Amino acid sequence: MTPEQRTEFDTHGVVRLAGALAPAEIAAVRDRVWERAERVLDIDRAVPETWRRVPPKIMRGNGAPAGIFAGILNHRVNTAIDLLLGPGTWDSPVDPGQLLMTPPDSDVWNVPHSMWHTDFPAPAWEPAAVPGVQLFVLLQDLPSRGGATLIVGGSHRLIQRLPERRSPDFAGHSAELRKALAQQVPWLRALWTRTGHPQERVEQFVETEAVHDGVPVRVIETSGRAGDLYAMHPWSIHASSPNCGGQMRMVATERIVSRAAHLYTFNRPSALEGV
Ligand SMILES: O=C(O)CCC(=O)C(=O)O
Repeated sequence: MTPEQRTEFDTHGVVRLAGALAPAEIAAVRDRVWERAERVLDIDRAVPETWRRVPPKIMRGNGAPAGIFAGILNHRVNTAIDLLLGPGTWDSPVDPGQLLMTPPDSDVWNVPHSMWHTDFPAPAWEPAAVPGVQLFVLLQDLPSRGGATLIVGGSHRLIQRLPERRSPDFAGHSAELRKALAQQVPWLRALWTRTGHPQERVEQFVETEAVHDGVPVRVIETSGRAGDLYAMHPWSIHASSPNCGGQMRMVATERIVSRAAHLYTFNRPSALEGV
């Protein structure tokens, strides 16, 4: 990861590392996923009419090939995580990777108004600027409007500076963060309101960068080429999007939390009480 890419991560809460996995590496993972999906779900890779959503859980358990996504944590990806979190501060997952595999499902692409969330809380007592990272590895080419996860660039910074996080007991779960942000950020309030023609919403939220309180905000599509990696700050607001492409959206995601992070009430260290 270059210094410019690190700055991009800090500024927007997400950075793309193009070609983090080589074409042959990613093709091997993709083939194993398809083989398993075809066997379990009676779908045919060559016949799009048979495609449907592939539940992530079928890649685990009985009959699933062991370590199907192990290859996504190659040297380059591990190095990127080290640069974001610090070497020796995180544990490599034993069985990495959760599948996001969804077929074309819409003719009209729109920026969703609902389902925006964070996967991790941002509690008052967590002082780290980067307590973890969520990875999205593109298992196959993912064109714009092809169902990529959408990320509100800059949202991690708006969350970090929420006044609510100064109340020592603020647990900062996704719904609480959304409520606080909606009260304070008109741009997010508009994003989360079901208004506007799809094209207007694309222009307003994807194609135009707004600035709130000095923080640039914009909806970022995690589209790209097979083998690209997106590294996302765990406090980035994100959502799924319609797949208007002709391909399955195939992505493996993994969430890494720094060993030093204390994101939940149950693991809140007493030393950080009142911070
Ligand atoms: O693109 C999607 O389906 C949403 C993914 C998501 O919300 C997540 O992995 O946390």
